[in-house]
Amino acid sequence: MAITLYDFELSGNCYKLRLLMSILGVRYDIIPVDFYPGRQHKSDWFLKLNPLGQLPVLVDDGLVLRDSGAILAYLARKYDPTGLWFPTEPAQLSEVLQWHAFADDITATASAARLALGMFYDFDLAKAQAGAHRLFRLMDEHLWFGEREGRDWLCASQHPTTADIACFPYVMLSEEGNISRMDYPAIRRWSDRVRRIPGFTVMSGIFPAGRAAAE
Ligand SMILES: N[C@@H](CCC(=O)N[C@@H](CS)C(=O)NCC(=O)O)C(=O)O
Repeated sequence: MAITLYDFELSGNCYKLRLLMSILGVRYDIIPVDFYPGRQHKSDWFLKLNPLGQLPVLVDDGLVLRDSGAILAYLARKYDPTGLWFPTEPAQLSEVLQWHAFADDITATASAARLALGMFYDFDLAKAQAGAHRLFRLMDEHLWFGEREGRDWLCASQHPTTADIACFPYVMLSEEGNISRMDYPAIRRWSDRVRRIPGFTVMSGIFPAGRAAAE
């Protein structure tokens, strides 16, 4: 087994993979890609790996994979012997994929706001922030009603899934895009639960659970 992650330390999409691999105890090597300011993800050598010019890319024994959601599914199916992180029962599978798509919408809004403020990307900041708030409101209500039914995670399962991993980073990094989570208490409680998953690992801007009380 030889896994290589093409990684940018400050990327939430790359962190999704680092987080799941940490939880599953999967060993991997990192090849750093200078996303900012170097824009190495648009260089010729990187475009040969991913013609979309996007991070992350993961290579497992020569198999080249792109898209964090697809890679989360791959890693979970291959390296989680319990099968719980990415269920295959049709209704459960579709629920997880629904939240993977939702995570992409979070990337397009909350992450865009962060890139606009922190890395000088030419995005419509107000539109990105408003879009993120709309998604966070939906997510908060979903989690709030779930808690009333004894559900801790985004999907109906009693166990967290890749849906939680996919949605977690850019929710947690939202303040860097000037998007407050003050009005989303169920999201804050859910993010504490994610931070308590055994094997959880941090990234710059995302702290361990002990700090959550000070949020
Ligand atoms: N759907 C993709 C989105 C990946 C993505 O947006 N990656 C960012 C870095 S975090 C990127 O490479 N952006 C550059 C671009 O889209 O040109 C995924 O989940 O992997």
